[in-house]
Amino acid sequence: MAKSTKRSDASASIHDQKLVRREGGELHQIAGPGDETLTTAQGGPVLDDQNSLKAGARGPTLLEDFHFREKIFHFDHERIPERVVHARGYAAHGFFENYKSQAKYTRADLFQRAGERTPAFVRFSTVAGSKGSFDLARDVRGFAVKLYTQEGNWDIVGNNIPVFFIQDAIKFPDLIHAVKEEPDSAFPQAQSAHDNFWDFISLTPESMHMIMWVMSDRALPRSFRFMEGFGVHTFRLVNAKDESTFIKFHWKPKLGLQSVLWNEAVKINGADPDFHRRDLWTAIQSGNYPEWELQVQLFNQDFADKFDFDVLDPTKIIPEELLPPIPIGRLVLDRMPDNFFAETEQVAFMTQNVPPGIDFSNDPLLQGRNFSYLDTQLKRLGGPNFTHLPINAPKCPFAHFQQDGHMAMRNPVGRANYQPNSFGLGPRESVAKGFRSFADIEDGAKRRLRPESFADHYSQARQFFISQTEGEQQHIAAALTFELSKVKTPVIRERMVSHLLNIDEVLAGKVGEMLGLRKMPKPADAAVATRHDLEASPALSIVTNGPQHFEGRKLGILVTDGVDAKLLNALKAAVIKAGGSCAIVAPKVTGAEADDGTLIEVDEMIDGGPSVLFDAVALLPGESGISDLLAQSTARDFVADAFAHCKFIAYVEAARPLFAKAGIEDSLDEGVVALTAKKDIAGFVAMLADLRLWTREPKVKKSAA
Ligand code: HDD
Repeated sequence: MAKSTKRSDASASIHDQKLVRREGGELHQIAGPGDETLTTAQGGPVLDDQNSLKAGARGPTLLEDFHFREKIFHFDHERIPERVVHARGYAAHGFFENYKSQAKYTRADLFQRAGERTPAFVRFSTVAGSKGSFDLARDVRGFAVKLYTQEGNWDIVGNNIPVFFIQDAIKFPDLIHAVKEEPDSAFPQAQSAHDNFWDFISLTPESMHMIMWVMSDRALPRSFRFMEGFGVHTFRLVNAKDESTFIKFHWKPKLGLQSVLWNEAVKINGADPDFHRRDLWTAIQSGNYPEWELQVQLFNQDFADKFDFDVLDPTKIIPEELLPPIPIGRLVLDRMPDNFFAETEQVAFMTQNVPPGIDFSNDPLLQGRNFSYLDTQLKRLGGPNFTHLPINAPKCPFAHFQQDGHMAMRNPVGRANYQPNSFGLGPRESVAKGFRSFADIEDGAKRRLRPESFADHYSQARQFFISQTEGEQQHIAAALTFELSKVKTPVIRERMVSHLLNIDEVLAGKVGEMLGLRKMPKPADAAVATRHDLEASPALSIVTNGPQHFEGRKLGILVTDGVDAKLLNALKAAVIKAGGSCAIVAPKVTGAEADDGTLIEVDEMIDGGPSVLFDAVALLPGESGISDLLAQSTARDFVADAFAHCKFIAYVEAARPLFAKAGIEDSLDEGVVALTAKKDIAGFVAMLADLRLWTREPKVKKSAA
């Protein structure tokens, strides 16, 4: 039988649809049209955005439907190429505030006056993964700061690690090809644990210092808010008298450093792949604005000449104990972008963006970057006019004769689009204000050479390793073992261990043993003669430099029906007073009924709120709800993981059976605190300042490293 061409309810006219909607067979009134009329991109008012134009209700769609064609055309072109590195990122607006005049060192306008605020946009990122990858990959984090100064944009395009893998930019494509997914299989995603990466690294001894950092907990930050940022290279400050001072930039988080354990990272990626994004979003949206202090290491040529290493070598740090960083300002992030694509995706950071008074050094990595960043924006953003996008445009007056090109939104006005001209039109250069490069004297034969002064690849790698606590060293050994266990080619594994022998024999021995190497290789012979023993630098350990407070951290509170409302409220109040926050986890997302009859609102159902998402946990089930909880394997994991990850755990008596279920009843230690009365809360909350009970780690059988 031919189908009816009569108008059916499903093809009701747009006027009907605005008024009624069928849901479960019932008619509903829906919101009427707002004041704003939907239009095409050309501004034409739209009649019907639900149905394409057809010849008859069941007939073919007509090519004439310009609204349909425009809408689909635009959708088809919504994506731009993702960044070739640092594709996954998240950003926020804020400001930089200068503490006091630094005119002695630099003529840069933003550093002239105390209290001066400069608008900022900061993008954090992972390096290797695609745009849709998970947040807690073992990876370097990008820390790119754009400062909209009164003398043009200044981009400090740094990382959360102060050194880099390679010494010369010409090796960057090789490094990135090696770390990204292998080109034939297209995996692994967002992971360095594969043959190609370790092949390249084991053939590149200059990367050994960086490898120590990347295999440490630095590569698993708990939050963007709890990590440092570094400009990495040596830059220059240049003052009004054209005198130069070398400088290294450090961003120090006010909330202190904190990382997660590898076992946690793996689980967090499953439970919340947007863990870092959500954290930044939630903090800023709730008015807890993250802050970093800008600290700088300043030094002159004399210091550079005497320093053990070459200050132009980006695989080296200047230990903070040798040259203490000086605080010069603070960076506050206080506003999320209105639209992710417009700002976070389209922002173009470029190392060559420096204002007068800031200058480059001859670091060959920096010199190469100064080409790459401009070039990449052309590809990514589709034309030379990306500076016309609001997020990239300077916020100071600007005037030039660049014109036309794709999507030009601003062209020079008037007759003269060149200078000099006879009409007195348009901007001219300024000797007083213009950017003046530091007049360094350069000479030397034109050659492709690596300086001798860049040759020591192991001393600082060792210094980093010996500066870690025992636990942190253990994490490095475990990370190296895990990564190398994913390498299928034995010779690559062995070559890596031969480098480790030049860094620390105990470390090499441990990794060799855990990998099950039958025979230890000989130490790698690359430039090893230059290695010397440096003193430990305590500033390099995260644990030694813990925050000693719970501010910005989160307590996960597991409740059931029958939870003691008074105790719960008192605990929440104490955590909030300590600057932390709480999330309520329960068997049902609809809430839990407390002992006083109140309904406790729940943030996470236990299946979606594992303890890895929190910095510490409290187990407050009621007598009536505990059996419900004991029936769930997620409740067992909640407790077992919190314990294995060395977290502080508070509990009420009713929760005790959970310890047996988690297999830890005989291992309870001083980090597991009974809340028998409200007075116990203060002790527990004070304890949280330590973040973890590290002494538990060696005792936990199933190591969480
Ligand atoms: Fe790079 C992006 C940091 C070496 C070429 N880089 C990029 C971003 C950060 C860094 C944070 C993301 C910016 C954003 O959020 O948009 N890169 C570094 C650091 C390096 C470094 C700290 C060493 C000290 N980079 C480096 C080299 C080259 C590049 C040696 C090339 C010769 N980097 C790029 C790039 C990217 C980039 C291809 C990709 C997307 C972009 O620039 O805008 O140009």
